[in-house]
Amino acid sequence: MVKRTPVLRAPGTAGPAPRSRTRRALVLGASAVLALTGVTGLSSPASAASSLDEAAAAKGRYFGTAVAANRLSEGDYVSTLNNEFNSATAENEMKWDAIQGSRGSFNFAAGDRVVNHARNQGMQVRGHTLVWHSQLPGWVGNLGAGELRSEMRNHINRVMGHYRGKIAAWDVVNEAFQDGSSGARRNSPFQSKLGNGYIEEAFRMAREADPNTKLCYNDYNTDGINAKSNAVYAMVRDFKARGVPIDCVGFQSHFNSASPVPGDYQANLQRFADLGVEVQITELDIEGSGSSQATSYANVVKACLAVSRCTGITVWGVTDKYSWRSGGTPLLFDGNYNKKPAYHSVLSALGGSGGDDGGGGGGGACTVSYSKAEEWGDRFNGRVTVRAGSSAISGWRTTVTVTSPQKISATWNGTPSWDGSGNVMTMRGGQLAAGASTTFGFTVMTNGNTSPPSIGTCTTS
Ligand code: G2I
Repeated sequence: MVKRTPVLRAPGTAGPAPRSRTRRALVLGASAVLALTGVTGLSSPASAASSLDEAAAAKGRYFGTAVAANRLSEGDYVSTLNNEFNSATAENEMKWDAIQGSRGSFNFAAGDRVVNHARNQGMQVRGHTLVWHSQLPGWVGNLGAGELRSEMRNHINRVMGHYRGKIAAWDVVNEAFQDGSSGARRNSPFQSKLGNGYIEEAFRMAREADPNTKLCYNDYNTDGINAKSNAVYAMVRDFKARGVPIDCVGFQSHFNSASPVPGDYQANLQRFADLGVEVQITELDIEGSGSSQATSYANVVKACLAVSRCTGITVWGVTDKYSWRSGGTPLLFDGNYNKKPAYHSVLSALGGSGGDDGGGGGGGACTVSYSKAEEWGDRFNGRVTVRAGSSAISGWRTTVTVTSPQKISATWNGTPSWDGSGNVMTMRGGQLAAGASTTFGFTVMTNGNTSPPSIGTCTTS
């Protein structure tokens, strides 16, 4: 009885991944559980969006995050990712040094882990990045112009070919302009050996390599109207005038007190959009805390929503504890995966509601989040994290509903009981301190049906 929602996509974005989002199934599944058991107090599937991705989708946008492949084994990381985001960008795994550290030897393993996880959850994927001066292996810098051009083409062909059909938008060229008032190109092997034409060449190569994905130019400190963004603007305008293939411009949006959200952020997004490209906020993070951080985040969201061609927002990481700005607490979830005030301001700016108060694991009495764990042969393991809100609880219970002919064959870390059909398991557990969590697990024999289970809401006892 697990219903599926249709794929919700930003206007015009590609993305062939089937929508099989676990949490969407869970939200809708709650009504199925209600019908089967007569239990009251489960969340209503028709209520306003209570997660970032659903709220963004209701506005025709995606809400994404950078994902690190080596964190995908951490339950809280995965459940937060799965519950809140519907777009993923590999934080490092698709960069040149990660994929082709040695000339001619391509390694897609880590990138594939991010892409496969995202697609299994029905998320779209942004590709980051093909041509960039940084995280570029030394051998590339040692090539002469002719070889560099053919290696740039080869890299674009191989990487885009490998991920063809799976990437909604690629950052084809990243950070090609200098900071400061010159508006000049940044020095790099590409710039110094191939000259000003290398960006255009890269975009033309990318279009040939995969005609069905969006091609973006991505940069930072281009968020407001300034010399650097003026230079990018002139390039995009020129590309559009001459038919050089470009579909989107990414505004990284790394902010802090020295580089706050510019007052002309929306105007800048709009002037690029008016050139006929999509604009995307691609690496958002804002150092700080509390209400000032929350206000800045809300301003970013409002600016995007005010620009019809602003198709989505990606924050640069799930949790403060793994941010590249380690001291800056710049993200929406703290190091314990609690929702910060910034989370709530973003959700609210997106028109969503609900969730919890962001303190101590949530103000609600308890919450549950599901993630799929190991999968082998004819079965898979599910994992549910139960978290107390801002008060201690003396016990909890929730339900797990599987779809016939699925059967739960094993459970751990909780006390299960069953309804008459054998499809609805109630799981109970003991006390939890405020904000504390526990995880229970179970094995589902698929019997040919791999749909995810539905998890009811959490009830205290
Ligand atoms: O620097 C922030 C971002 C600016 N725009 C482009 C993005 O691609 C860039 O992302 C960051 C990653 O968040 C970091 O995780 O890019 C950095 C490298 O330029 C990444 O840092 C690197 C470390 O410097 C390496 O020591 C480490 O091996 O991450 C690597 C993988 O963990």
